[in-house]
Amino acid sequence: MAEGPQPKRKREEEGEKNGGTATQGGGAAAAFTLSDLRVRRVLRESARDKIVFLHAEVPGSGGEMEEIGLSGEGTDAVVILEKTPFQEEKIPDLLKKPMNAELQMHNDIYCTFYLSPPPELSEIKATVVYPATEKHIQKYLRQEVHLIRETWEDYKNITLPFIQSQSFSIQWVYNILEKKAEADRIVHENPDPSNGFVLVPDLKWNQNQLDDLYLIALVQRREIKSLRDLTAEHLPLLRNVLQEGKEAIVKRFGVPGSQLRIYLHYQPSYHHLHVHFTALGYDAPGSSVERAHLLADVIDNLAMDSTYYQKRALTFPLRADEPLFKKFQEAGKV
Ligand code: M7G
Repeated sequence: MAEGPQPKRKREEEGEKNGGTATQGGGAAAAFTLSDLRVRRVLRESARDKIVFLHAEVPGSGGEMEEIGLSGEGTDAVVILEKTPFQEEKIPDLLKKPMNAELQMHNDIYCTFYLSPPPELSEIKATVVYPATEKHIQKYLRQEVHLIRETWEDYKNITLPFIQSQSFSIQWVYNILEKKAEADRIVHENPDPSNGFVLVPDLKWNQNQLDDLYLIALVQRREIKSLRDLTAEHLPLLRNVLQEGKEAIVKRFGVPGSQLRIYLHYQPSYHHLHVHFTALGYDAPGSSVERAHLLADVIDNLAMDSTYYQKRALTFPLRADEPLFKKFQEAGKV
């Protein structure tokens, strides 16, 4: 029988015990505590999603970070605070155990209360990127967005040289593939160097409930940057990801393949091929038509034409302040 949502991950539990201290994966020895973080500004917030993105800093830690060679810069941090979804089994407690329940209004059959539940029922998930680069900060800053229609020529002349000149570190991916980080979170692994991959819960999912299930498959091969590099040669790999990924998720979480949205992003933020697995009922960020390409469709397209993604134009959104947007502007393509 399928197991339910997994318990909170070990490192989170350790973090709770030691007052929110985090150590970096991959062997580097940088540590910070949440209380070290100083908020500098709000980058973006969403009342609907109950999430806020903050630019923060850890005062006086810049030199130490450079010495141990982490992929970020200086003392900047990005902190994402998000109210976690309800866990069904805890809902009765919410009504029974509020520290106080304040009646705000009552009109006929309608009334509103504000509850202040005890800490175990009012969790907030905090994701910290530290040390963060300017690119991380820009990624979360609210910006005007434009759609780009990129031809294969545009990819070769504008996007590819830009990607090659950029250094958005994918060290975290290598840490997972080499079991230097998140090894205890691996849900499935196919170790084949050409056609294998590792499936882990995405950073965005706390694994406490299935409503926002989100896993990510990272391929073992390191040279595939994105959809644009895929040809029929990669079909065995992509079919493995689709088939084994679905099997592993139904076995571990009880969610069938027919209730999963399995897709690639174009453009991705990280140029190491990976596939997103999200619950169909979850409106995951980046799952809209301008960014998501269903893996099953990608497989069919490549099976029909090996060079499909080296021929067709692809559309994707870019924020107005992104350097790649400026490159398209300079080339008169926007
Ligand atoms: P993407 O399409 O390259 O970019 O997806 P996006 O972040 O703009 O969607 C990368 C995916 O990897 C995202 O869903 C991230 O939440 C996830 N991710 C990023 N990092 C740094 C980590 C990490 O350290 N661990 C895990 N498990 N997932 C991550």
